Amino acid sequence: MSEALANLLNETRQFPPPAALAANANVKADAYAEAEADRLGFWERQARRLTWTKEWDQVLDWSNPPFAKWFVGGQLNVAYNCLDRHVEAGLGDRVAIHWEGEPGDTRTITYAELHRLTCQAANALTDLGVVAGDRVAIYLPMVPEAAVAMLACARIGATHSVVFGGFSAESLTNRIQDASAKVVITADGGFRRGKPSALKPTVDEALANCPSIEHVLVVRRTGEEVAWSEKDRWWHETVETASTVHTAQPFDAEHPLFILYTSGTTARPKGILHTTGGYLTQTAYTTHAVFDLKPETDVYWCTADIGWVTGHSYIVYGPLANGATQVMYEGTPDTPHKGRFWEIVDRYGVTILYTAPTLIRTMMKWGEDIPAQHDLSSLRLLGSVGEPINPEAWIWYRQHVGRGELPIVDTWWQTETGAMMISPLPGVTEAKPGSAMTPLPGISADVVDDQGQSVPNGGGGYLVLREPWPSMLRTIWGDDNRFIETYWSRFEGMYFAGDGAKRDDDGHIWLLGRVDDVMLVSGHNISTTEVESALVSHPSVAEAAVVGATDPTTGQAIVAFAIPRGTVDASGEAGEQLIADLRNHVARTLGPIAKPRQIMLVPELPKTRSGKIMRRLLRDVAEHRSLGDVTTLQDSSVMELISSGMGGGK
Ligand code: 6R9
Repeated sequence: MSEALANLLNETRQFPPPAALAANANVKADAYAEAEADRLGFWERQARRLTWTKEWDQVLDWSNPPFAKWFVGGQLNVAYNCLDRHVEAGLGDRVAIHWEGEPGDTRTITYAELHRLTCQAANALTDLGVVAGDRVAIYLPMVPEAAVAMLACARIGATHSVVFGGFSAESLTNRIQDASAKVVITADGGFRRGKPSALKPTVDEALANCPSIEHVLVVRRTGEEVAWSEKDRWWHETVETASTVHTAQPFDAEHPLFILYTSGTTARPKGILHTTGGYLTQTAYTTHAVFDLKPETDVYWCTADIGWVTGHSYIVYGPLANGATQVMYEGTPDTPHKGRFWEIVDRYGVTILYTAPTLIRTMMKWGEDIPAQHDLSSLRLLGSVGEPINPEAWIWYRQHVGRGELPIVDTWWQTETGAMMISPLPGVTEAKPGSAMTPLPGISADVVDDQGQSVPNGGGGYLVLREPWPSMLRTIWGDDNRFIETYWSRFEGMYFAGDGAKRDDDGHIWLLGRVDDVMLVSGHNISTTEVESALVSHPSVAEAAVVGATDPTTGQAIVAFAIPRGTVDASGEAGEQLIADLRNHVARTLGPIAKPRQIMLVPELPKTRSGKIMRRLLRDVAEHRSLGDVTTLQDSSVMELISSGMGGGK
């Protein structure tokens, strides 16, 4: 990318794994060589973590790229692998889910119980006429029924399409229509920010334009009044009265497991299709390897929502395939107080915590005295996913959550990749703050230039995947051409991830954000991530977002939005001074070319529901345009706050 910007590459801090963890790690350094020597053999061995009713004839059929088939001829049932086999192994009493609702109500669900519920839901869906190959939309809050609904679909071979509980009626309509879903599973509502937040009215609105929907299953969560139509059935009257006996049928390794829509930066959402055998193989393996999960003793907690791919792969399928005990939490991190997450860690003795940079930066903003008030001594491993983690946020996470000693796995992957692709191995890798480090065993990620040539160490360019991997997307639902065009056309024979990346002098990979977000300032490519990390490295800044705005002299100019840390006075003159300091700080750390033309101090940033900063909207603000589509925004009032401050910004 830019030679002028060497900041991230100057990050020299490096943290070896704790000796005890390394000695006892599930996966050791030899895994890399093993996979290198025989990639398909390696994945074949990982596939044997699962129980197959019929073994595959061929590991990979890549005769018609980019349409991959993994474990061809093999058959298995995903729900059997996540539930029945653990119960059959005598682990029925193990807790699968420690669930906590936002108001503080709790449920403890064992594997035996999760199995029972899933069997009931499978029977109920079958009674509603759902058969293998049908699509079922799931629009639920973070309640155990969300996992049950997904597993029940998997059990009967129905393809689920989970839609975030926060999405609008229109988004839901589009997704239901695109997949021609037959049933939608929803709830009266869920609890968010201390009050009930209704879901059913949104479904009712969406269904006006969804003739494919025959039935609506409604979980009662908030107990609020809901309108009722002849298509509606209560979950507790339908599922909870169904037979608890259900025999899982095996499905082909390439049977469609789920569709998950990703909106990207442009218009029409893409229905990313994942299938059965390869997906479960890689999610199960990476859970074991990257989290070093010891199912007998660990208590794992992934804070993602189930409507995000992270919830699919690392709440439902990966952990349950491994027989993990996990925490599932319904609500927001600051309800009723800002220590809620740490209280949960303490209460359940969480050992492995997987969260997002946005959450860590929010915690930085709130201040380190909040985690300090809680006993976090049960933790032994920390993970991050969703965005590049700024080095200072990484250090803060390790220091204030990880007692200054826990390993952090910064895991790069996408809805499209299905499972983790680039990440440290916690017992092996000497991690650098801000770097996802190296491709996992069996994964061939690379950084290439415009021509598709690998860049040397010290170079930057585009992140690509050179070889197919088991949990790769198989297509975009109903649109093979768009699949080819979006991912396989930029570089011959390679998957184009859409992310910029650098390779440092040791060959380690640094993710630089979406290439659509890269700024071109006076002919220099500057990544948003680098400028944001420079801002976050200033002691007064908790979080920052940077965009390129059209500029008559430089082509694009850097406009930054920064959230001051909680204790910082950012009003009036102090604010003006801070802005001047920050501009100089960026120029000093990255070079004068990266000095922002303008910095706004803001209380919040626009984010998607999965916590990613929506730079597109900030660009609209920076260029004084009216706002584009805000439907995927987590909290749309944020944009009013930011826009209204823009006039007076520096
Ligand atoms: C799992 C998930 C994918 C995009 C991806 C990249 C960004 C995710 C990251 C990361 C840097 C990491 N991303 N993890 N960037 N470091 N550890 O987030 O899937 O919602 O599809 O987003 O997220 O830009 O391309 P998805």
